[in-house]
Amino acid sequence: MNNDDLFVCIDHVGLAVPNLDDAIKFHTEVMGWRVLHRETNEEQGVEEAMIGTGEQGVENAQIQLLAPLNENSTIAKFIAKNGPGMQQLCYRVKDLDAVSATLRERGVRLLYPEAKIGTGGSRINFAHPKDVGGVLLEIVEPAAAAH
Ligand code: V0V
Repeated sequence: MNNDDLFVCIDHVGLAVPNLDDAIKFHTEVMGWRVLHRETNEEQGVEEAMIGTGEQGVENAQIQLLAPLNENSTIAKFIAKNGPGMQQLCYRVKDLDAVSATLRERGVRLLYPEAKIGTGGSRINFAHPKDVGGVLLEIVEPAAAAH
């Protein structure tokens, strides 16, 4: 893949929060953002909300609030180790499989052999933080309707 075709934009930044309702209250009432989407992702062990100004996956970069569903959740582990805060950066892509192959060719380890299902039916994968300068990088191909 050409470098120009790799990433579309920053899709979202993910914040690990202990409690989703409390975090939504803060980010809407104090920060003034709107809740655009909310869902539970059992496989990822998270209860999450997308907040921002636009429509999910279409316009501006958004903020993803991520609360642990249980103590085995990666978010529970992250909070236990670091406290609440920025957990991930996510780049939007058009073709997750092609971008995954290119990153692998360039020596970046992806966490899953195949894409998983993310927010709003999107396809997602993650690059290991050790290969991205200490940042957990998610890549997301939005669901077809959101392109
Ligand atoms: C761990 N490390 C991180 C990190 N998590 N560095 C930066 N950002 C993070 N979020 C570092 C950590 O400090 C260690 O470095 C090393 O990586 C190993 O960490 P660990 O504490 O032993 O944790 P692990 O290895 O058990 O788990 C780390 C990974 C895990 C990244 C493998 O969190 C994971 O599988 N994440 C991907 C899935 C995920 O995050 N799901 C929740 C969001 P030292 O101490 O060795 O130097 S779900 C989502 O985003 C959805 C649904 C969506 O967007 O649609």
